[in-house]
Amino acid sequence: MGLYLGLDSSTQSLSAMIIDTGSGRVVLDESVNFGKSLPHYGSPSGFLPNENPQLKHADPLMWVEALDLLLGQLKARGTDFSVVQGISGAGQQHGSVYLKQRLSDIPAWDPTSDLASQVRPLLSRPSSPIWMDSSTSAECQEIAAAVGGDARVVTLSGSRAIERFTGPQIRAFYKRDPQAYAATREIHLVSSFFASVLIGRSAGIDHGDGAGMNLLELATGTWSPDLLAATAPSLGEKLPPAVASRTQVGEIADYFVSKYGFKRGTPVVAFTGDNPSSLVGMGATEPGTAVVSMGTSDTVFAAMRQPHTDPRGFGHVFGNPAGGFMCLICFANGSLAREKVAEKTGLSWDAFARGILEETQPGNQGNLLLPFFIPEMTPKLLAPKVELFGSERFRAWQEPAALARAIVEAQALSMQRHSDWIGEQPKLIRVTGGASKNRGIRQVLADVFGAEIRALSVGNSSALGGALRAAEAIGKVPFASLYEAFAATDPASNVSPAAGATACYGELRQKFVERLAAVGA
Ligand code: XUL
Repeated sequence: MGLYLGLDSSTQSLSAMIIDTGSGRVVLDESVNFGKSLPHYGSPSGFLPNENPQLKHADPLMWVEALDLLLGQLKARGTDFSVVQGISGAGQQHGSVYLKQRLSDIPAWDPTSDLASQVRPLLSRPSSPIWMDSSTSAECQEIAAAVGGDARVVTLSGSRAIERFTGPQIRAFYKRDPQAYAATREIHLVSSFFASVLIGRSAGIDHGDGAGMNLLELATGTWSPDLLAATAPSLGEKLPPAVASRTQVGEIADYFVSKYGFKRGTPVVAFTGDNPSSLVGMGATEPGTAVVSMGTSDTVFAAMRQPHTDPRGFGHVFGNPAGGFMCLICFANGSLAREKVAEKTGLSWDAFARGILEETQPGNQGNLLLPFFIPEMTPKLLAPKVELFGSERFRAWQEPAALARAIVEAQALSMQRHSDWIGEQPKLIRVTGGASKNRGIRQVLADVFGAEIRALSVGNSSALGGALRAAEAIGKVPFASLYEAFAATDPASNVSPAAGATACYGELRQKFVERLAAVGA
């Protein structure tokens, strides 16, 4: 029994959650928003603006400054970190950090200074490509060609070569700036970078997040010599080891002991990707429960016993932090697309839900929206594509309620279409992420999928997953009993498909698929 800390560095914020396995309660749940709290990084949505919509980078110093800021705020409010018995966490997937020195070779962090000033001189690349980047199509083709084609990349790594995945991103860096690449001694994922900062040494990359790189051999859990060679020279020397997700990677650095009051020797467990972490936080590490996560990206994921890949090439297989595998499909046009519609129609989130629930009907009287406000990975669209079909007023953006329904219906139809390779249609879906709190959005998911929708009492499933993984690996509390206490569903949030609603989608689904085909998706 004890207290465990989970951290989650997502696209737009850093969160900390502390759970008490004795009382079965979450005792702390706090976040800092990068855009709001660290405006000097010029990244209102967590990434650096760029006129090329395919290029999406973030400043890694923003992430470490957020860590100092959040821990400092919590300490100032009286949080006693000395009672924390283990730490783990998660990061947005695929993003990478490039360092001139291995973190194991640097002197200990100096507690009289801050982290950002100490990390700045270590960077061999000032910005980090993140998961929203879609600029590496040429590199994907080169990697696939070098190892013998798309099918071989899928067999080795669980996914086709994908633009946002770290291998193609590393190759693009090597091609565009070979000197800076040569000067790079260590490349981390956001997750392993955070764990490394916490322990002041190089932490391994776990199998959950490592599988999102097009570099890890799924079958062995080790870096694939063929994929390494196809990606960039000497890459194997620059990567930390690939480790099982429950590996204890080290102990908290003295910096955090003297500055924030952690107990010396507090163990840190390998960090993982935000989606694998959410699989744990949603209590879904056993096959049978599908999860829809609606955050900056929308994702659909589920545990799998045996790896099984997507014939259309959009889905991925990652390591399941609890053992085995998970499948995942990611949609870039998640909350940013919903926010664009709310902004253009002037609807508050309450009005957005009312528009869906009270003012419109399933099927939206045939009004349909292609919802790609930014480049999309599922289906692949390298340029934004927003098209409206339906009544004249709808097409002129003059029907706020129908537009609210249209964006959510299009997103749900796309999720359903692109997750059909996983197997049977889910009858029960667990939802998480900010947008899943909106009853209108939950109702559309229920109606489109014809599934019961359940949300958990605890929000922020990725930070929760970090705390649960620390409790399991360090405190030896089995996942099953952790799920009983922390992954319980909140009955007030249950939504069932409305009578006859699912049948309304036959025609709209057909129209949606045709519209996708018409834009080459
Ligand atoms: C998953 C993906 C996104 C990020 C968002 O493949 O790219 O869900 O993990 O943080």
